[in-house]
Amino acid sequence: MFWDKVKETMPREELEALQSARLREVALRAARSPFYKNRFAEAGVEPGDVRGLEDLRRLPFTTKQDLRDWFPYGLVAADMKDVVRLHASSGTTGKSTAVFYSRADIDNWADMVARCMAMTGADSSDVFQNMTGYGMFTGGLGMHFGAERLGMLTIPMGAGNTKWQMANMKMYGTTVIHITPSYALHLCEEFAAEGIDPKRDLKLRIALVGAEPYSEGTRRKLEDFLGASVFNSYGLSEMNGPGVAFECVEKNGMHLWEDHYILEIVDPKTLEPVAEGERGEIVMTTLTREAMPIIRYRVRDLTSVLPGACPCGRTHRRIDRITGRSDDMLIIKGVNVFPSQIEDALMSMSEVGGGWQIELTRVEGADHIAVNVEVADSFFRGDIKELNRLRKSIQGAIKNETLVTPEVKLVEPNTLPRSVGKAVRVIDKRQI
Ligand code: DLL
Repeated sequence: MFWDKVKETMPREELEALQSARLREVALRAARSPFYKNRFAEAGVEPGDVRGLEDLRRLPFTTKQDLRDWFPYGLVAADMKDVVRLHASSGTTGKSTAVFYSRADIDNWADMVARCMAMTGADSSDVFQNMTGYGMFTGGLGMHFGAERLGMLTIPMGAGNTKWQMANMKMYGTTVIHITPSYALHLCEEFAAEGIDPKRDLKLRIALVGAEPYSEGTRRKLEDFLGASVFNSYGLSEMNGPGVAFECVEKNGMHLWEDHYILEIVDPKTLEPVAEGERGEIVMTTLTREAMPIIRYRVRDLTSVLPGACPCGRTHRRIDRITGRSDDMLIIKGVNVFPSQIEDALMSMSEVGGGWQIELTRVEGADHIAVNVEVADSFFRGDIKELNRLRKSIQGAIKNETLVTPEVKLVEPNTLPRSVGKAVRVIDKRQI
């Protein structure tokens, strides 16, 4: 289903012409902020000289460090009387950064989120339960306004309080949820523990799942248990929040809204564009943001652009599942390992439960990796032989995936710390 068919199916040439026109405006607008005034001068860029997309690569990159260095108001390009909201990133990789919105920014954002939701088949007859944190995190209010824009009955639950979440789903006949993958896995365990079979007892049909990386295995696990269709949702605070890219019913990558953002994929080392379809780091430029335009932002998430047209008819390019960040890559005994590879290995095994955590230490000068893995409730009988077999097969699966042999520690179901927002999957004690 389309929310805005004209924009969503705009022919590529028109879309690129629109991007060019908007880039000209955004360069001028950005130059009103102290940060870009300074950055453009340093880079010898005259914003009035930007003619369109052909000049994009003459513009300097922006990094998270820039946002930190110019915190809080250095990138604000609007009159403060026109700025109506701020959000702050969850700061998973360090100190938090702030993002500012004008009225029009909030309006555009709600529109993009409504597009995303409509794309999954959700509509105004749905009951939507928002199970991510409200407040500074963009997942709460961002999805909330989009859901209301679409016309869904919106239940602003926030994250946590799992028993109450479950009760609400039953009482109000929730059909669509928004949730992080780690909390969704936890929710499934709680359902199982309470003897609730979502397929039998709930009306759930769509789960919008994002804000952190997860694998196809996790998607399958959630779909099987919840009996709902799971859609991947991608976004980041610096680019508004959720609603940047989303899966349509084809589930063949996430359409990124190119009338609002310019997407580049670059080699993280050379910062040159990668060849078509190759994996690299996402770089994004906001095209419509008034309060805080950001130019060529090095997002650090790694993905590729998927080739070919999507059968859904949308012309906005699709990005693949995020496989990691150029800065969450772990180097273990010299081998590059992404936590998502370990998740892939674990989620391919039905004996594995919802919780897992990587612990890195240094033993006698050498890296040591331990993976703590919860055994699935259905498998856990406490039989030592059975557990030893499982430990070995997990070890083998991780080695196959990463080339590193970890120590595997099995723990009882539901014993690792749970998060209702983003899970902490890696504890790196090597620097300490
Ligand atoms: O997580 C915005 C969001 C809220 C997206 C709700 C989707 C749903 P931040 O807290 O700024 O914003 O974190 C952004 O989270 O750069 C990625 O590394 C990661 N991330 C977000 N969505 C996905 C996803 C929100 N679907 C950072 N797959 C991003 C993988 C994701 N990683």
